Amino acid sequence: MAADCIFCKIVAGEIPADVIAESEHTIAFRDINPKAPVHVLVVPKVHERDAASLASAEPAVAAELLAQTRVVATQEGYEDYNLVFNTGANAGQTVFHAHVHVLAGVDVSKLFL
Ligand code: DGP
Repeated sequence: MAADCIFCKIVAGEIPADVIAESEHTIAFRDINPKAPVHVLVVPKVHERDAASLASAEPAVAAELLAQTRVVATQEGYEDYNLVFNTGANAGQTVFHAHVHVLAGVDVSKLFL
């Protein structure tokens, strides 16, 4: 657990979150500022600064994180969904604990790609 990391505190149960799924090495909870009808963050329990760092340090956990995105989308009633990995402050990352945004109910790819 990293000091002053909000997602570590959510993982530890020290601050509340709307947790909707959990696996051995990940948890999933609703984003506090949703940008889509479904906007869930899947987060590893281990602290790494971003998803690429997680993939380097803990590849099995990164794979589990990715697999959990489909579990979350299915649970929320969606087959199709977008994933967003903001990586670095200049790319909009604000919480430096690895996470993936799972967005469903709107095709956000049309906004950017
Ligand atoms: P990013 O920009 O990729 O670092 O996204 C971080 C997301 O985390 C952002 O969409 C808002 C969300 N967030 C920040 N603090 C909290 C919190 O305390 N609880 C929850 N549920 N979400 C949070």
